[in-house]
Amino acid sequence: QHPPARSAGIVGAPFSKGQSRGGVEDGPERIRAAGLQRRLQQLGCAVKDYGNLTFEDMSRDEPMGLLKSVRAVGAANQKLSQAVQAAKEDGHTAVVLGGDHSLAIGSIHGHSAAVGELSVVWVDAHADINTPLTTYTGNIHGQPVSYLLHELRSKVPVLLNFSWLKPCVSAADVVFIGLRDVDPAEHYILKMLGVKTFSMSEVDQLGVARVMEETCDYLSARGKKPIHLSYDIDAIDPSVAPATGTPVVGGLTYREGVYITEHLCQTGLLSAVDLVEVNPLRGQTEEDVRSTVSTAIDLLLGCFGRVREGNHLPDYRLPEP
Ligand code: Z70
Ligand code: MN
Ligand code: MN
Ligand code: MN
Repeated sequence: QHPPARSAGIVGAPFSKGQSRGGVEDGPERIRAAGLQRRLQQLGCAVKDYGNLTFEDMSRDEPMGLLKSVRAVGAANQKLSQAVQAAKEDGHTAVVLGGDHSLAIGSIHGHSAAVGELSVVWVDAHADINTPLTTYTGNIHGQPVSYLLHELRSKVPVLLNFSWLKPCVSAADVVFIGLRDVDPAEHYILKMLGVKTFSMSEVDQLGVARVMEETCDYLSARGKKPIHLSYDIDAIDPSVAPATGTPVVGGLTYREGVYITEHLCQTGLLSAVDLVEVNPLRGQTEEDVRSTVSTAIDLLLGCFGRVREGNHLPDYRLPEP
């Protein structure tokens, strides 16, 4: 029996301008409406909900080259960074509800500002490591990792509203799990930096249990740093989590997806979690949305000590006849 994490500090980040599809800004409310707070409390986890951040409209936010909405993404992430830093300084495990994955820039930056060096586990169909010069979509949600890595500092140009951001993660402290849609430049970067990756091919080969064992062994060999889990719902197979902007066939099963969170929780080092790219306007039916949101909740519960063998509160007593 594992003691549940003490408390979750929930930050809603209804932001969608890191990509071009509407709807992902409704992720935080849908996840809350499905009972996240109550389900966490049933695990014995204290919950502080900081509510949703608000992001002002940028009246003039013309593309910089291919890059879309640079000013809005920069300003939103600065705000999120401060909110995550505050949640960590209040003693919580930070939970960022997205919103699109460009939010990981501010989330990881704020987490690192509060606790120092991090290990990052990035669970995603995509590597999200394009630079502003390698992207061919111009969507910043395909680029957050490049903005955060020390090693890519000289490859990322100066961007409006990003002067607050300093790279804060080392490539050797990052592990990717679930990759199956990686651009050529991203593949080059991953090989050049020697980043540890478990594509879906390695998940097939090794099984998820060995993938997680190797992930934790690899990260802990560099010291037991607080873990930042950045979970893109599109890592999960679209048959289970279809309501997302870029579904890619051949993803993690529900059970593999949940196992990742259970294993990371049991390290005792999980310090912040992003759950991003839930888009209630995608998917064909209301059942598609329900199943996606329900999976997102189960991933978050796994992060806070839910185990499938069952849970009970420490003070549980059997009723006497
Ligand atoms: C592509 C890009 C991406 C999510 C798509 C796709 C990135 N590599 N990420 N959907 N969640 O635009 O850079
Ligand atoms: Mn992503
Ligand atoms: Mn993705
Ligand atoms: Mn382990």
